[in-house]
Amino acid sequence: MSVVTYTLENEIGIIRLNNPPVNALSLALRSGLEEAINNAQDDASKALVILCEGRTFIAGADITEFGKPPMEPSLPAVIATLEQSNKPIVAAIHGTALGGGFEVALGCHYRVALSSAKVGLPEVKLGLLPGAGGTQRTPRLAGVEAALELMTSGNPISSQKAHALNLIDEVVDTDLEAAAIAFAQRLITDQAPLKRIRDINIDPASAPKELFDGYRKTLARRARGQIAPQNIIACVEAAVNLPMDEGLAKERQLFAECLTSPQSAAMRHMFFAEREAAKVKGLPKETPLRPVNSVGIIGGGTMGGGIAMNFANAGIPVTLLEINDEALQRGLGIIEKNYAISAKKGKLSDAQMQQCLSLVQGSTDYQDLAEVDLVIEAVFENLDIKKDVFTKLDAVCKPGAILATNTSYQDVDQIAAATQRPQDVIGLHFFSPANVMKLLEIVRGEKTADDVIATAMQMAKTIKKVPVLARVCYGFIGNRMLQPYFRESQLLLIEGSTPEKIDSVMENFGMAMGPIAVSDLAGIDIGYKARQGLSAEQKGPAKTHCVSDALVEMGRLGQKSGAGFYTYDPETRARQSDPLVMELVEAQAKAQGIERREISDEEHLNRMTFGLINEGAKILEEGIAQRPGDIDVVYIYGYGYPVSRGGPMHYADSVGLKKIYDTICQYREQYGEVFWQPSALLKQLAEENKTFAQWAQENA
Ligand code: T1G
Repeated sequence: MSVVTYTLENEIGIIRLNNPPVNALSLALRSGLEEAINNAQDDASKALVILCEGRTFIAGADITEFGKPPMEPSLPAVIATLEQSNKPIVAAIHGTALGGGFEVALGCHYRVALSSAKVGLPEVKLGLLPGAGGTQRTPRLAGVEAALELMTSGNPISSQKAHALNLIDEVVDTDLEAAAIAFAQRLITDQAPLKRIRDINIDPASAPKELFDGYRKTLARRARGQIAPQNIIACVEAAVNLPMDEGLAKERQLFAECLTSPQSAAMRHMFFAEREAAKVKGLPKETPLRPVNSVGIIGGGTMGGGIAMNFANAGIPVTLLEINDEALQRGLGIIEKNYAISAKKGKLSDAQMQQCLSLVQGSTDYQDLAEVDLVIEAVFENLDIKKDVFTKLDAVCKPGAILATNTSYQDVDQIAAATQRPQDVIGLHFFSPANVMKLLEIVRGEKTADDVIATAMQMAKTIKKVPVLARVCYGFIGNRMLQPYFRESQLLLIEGSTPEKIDSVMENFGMAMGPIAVSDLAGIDIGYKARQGLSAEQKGPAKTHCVSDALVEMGRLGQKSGAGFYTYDPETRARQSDPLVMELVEAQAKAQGIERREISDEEHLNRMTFGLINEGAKILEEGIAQRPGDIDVVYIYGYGYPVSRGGPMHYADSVGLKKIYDTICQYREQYGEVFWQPSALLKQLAEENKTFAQWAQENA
């Protein structure tokens, strides 16, 4: 199958590209496109049209080629050939013209798009910038501010919006090919000029210094520590101040800086890891899916309400079940309030909100769940209560219904054992707020059927979640790894640190929020309650929780009570230090016989991050997670881990597993093997001088 074909139809040369699945700009496609343009310069055609087969126009450079030696023709060279053509070229856009794909379209002289099409420059999400002229051509057509927004957000825009920005010349609803050919025909008839974007100059008055400085400041906060956004700003400034070819040279220089950065390697890793995570090892591709056309949610609390919204947003009717009408009305009220907030923020229209709300019905009768395809239990995090719910579901739900639990810790196998149909039981662990957080941990029980797993993975995509498959263990993947991470934060605190120091080390690393602040956000009383009734041994050494316990017993539960490790402004909820906390920490240290000491930033960082990584390695070796990249996806989409680090396992590879293993062995000597028992897999890979990525390839 040829990647590029050329046909001459009357006076129009038609260039068709066909490189499934997304017409990425592979070497073959670049070479074929350049050859077709060059050949058409001297034939009978008077105008050219570039069309793509399949579901989309070119979706960008071939990301799999990055990191390999560059191969000619480069994309900038191909685009220069397009732009220098002696006859007009029309790009016919459908699907998503992204990155290098949209840059190809900008190298053409005109662009025609389907109304359903989108265009965008998402390179920043890969730690890159548009490196084939996008930073120079977009501001020349759309203006500096629109170009900055398009490239620094990386979000696609509709063809209508692109048309309003002069990025698209014509938007059509019907036959794109016919419309593009007709457009080209009119160019010939009208003897239209070759509209080369490079010939447009930008009025410097449209790009005041304050505009660029404002973007720099905003992005320094929003994309903390990221190189690409800042480089995009510099490129757009060059588009304003330099001639085209000098601007292109500046772009190429700054693109190269991004491409070779660890940040971009991390973000490209995440692009593929997210897609890999959706694939279940050993599951036949043709595994049949069960229908999910109706859903029952048990429990109308914050989680149940948020979960219900995901399905209503996807147009799937939901029955929300509560134990009595008062609880039910409260649950429905939560959903209405959340939709009203979204509508107020302009995230959906009033009509869309009403449509979603109409899909959510309430009930207090299990019988109303008899015909639903999927039930998700989101009741109190207590195993006995969950078992009772599943026994009732087993008695009521139709054969083949999928019975899911939203538990974040409980044993899915024990819940399944409360039914006669363990093969239909699965864990769907949503993250709060469930209608916002994209991560969905899908927990397969020992007896969960293949088609239930396959259906859950597909359902996740339907409700726009990022699925990661886990087997059963305490806390599955994400929450299990949190244990050592939070434990070390508490130990650092009592051994000599402060909440501010601990959080600043992790926030400077890139975490959205440090562990102490997260404890306050989630509620310090959650851990406290979980420890009640446990033996001293089960609770773990007192020094790991004595400070938290003391705060809870003082009524300082965290943000929810206005004070925890920090105090919180009742209006802004901004956190403030409280000297009382350090008095308490010092008193607890004394009571535990701990001599407080100065602890380096490096030790702070390594104890918290290596604790996380070591647990991740154990999760891998136990087969709880399928791949190290899956663990990275969990932490980036569920726990605010910086995407520019690629996730804990990718970060571990960048640090070097031998260094991590040796440091953990040193911590075992210093702090005891209760806390620091190195993973066998980590030991093995360190000794073999391998990475988690190599392990993933060997175990694909
Ligand atoms: N290169 C290589 N493979 C790609 C790819 C790409 N650009 N885009 C998608 N794939 C693969 C993907 O890995 C998956 O493979 C399959 O296609 C379907 O993708 C010079 C430097 C287009 C919106 O960032 O946003 O151009 O898992 O599952 O949900 O300035 O893919 O089936 O084996 O995502 O329908 C800029 C990235 C590149 C766009 C379709 N472009 N792609 O979404 O399918 S850098 C991008 C997407 C660049 C220039 C710069 C989405 C999509 P597999 P999918 P989808």
